[in-house]
Amino acid sequence: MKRNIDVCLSPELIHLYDLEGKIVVVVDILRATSVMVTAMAHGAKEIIPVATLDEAKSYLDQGYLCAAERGGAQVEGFPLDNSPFSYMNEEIKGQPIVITTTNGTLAITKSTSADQVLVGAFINIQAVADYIVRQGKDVIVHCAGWKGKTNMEDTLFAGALVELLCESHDLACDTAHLSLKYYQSVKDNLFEAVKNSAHAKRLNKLDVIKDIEFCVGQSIYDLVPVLEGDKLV
Ligand code: 3SL
Repeated sequence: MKRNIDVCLSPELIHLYDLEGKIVVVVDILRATSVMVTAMAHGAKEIIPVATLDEAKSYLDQGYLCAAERGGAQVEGFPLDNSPFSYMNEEIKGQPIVITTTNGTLAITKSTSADQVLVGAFINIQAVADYIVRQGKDVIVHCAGWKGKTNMEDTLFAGALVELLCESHDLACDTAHLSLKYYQSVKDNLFEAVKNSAHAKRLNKLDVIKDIEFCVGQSIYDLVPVLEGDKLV
């Protein structure tokens, strides 16, 4: 029996979706979920996503390794930023890492009534699709967007995942069709498309073009972070 795939384009809309019994894939291509996948792939023990700086600060005070980003920039007083390249080193091996970001960690904390919450990015998209097919459940792609608004890069990921799952899942809503068509119209040059996104322009001011290039690389890692309690493992 075919399952359904649905796409929620902003955390501001997630209350309209019934998450119960479903898998939610949270995506924040630039850059939170790309960072989380990279950190797990490079040996982080687990990731604790928190929505607020206060929560992150209380973990920092307990001696946890913490990352904090607001408006794209590293928050003063926190040792880690939100670049995937900061997680490709020995320092993070075996460590739990606490992360708070503007949109990505908020989307995760708003998804917890789902049966399972997965972290998706282009860099692990095939692994996410394979995991979902094995589970045989309905799926909602939860795009983190930017401060409540829809964004280009997360919508493109949603379309790419819809394309990978269209044999096993019916497109349950217009946003699944929209994101699929949009992805198919630019997929031959994803980097060019994402480079023109509003958030890429914001990030360019921080000189992180190489982050953008890395975050649109497809299926670099074969792993899927899954939320267990309040931790991604
Ligand atoms: O909003 C987020 O969650 C971040 O990923 C944004 S940024 O890429 O660090 O600017």
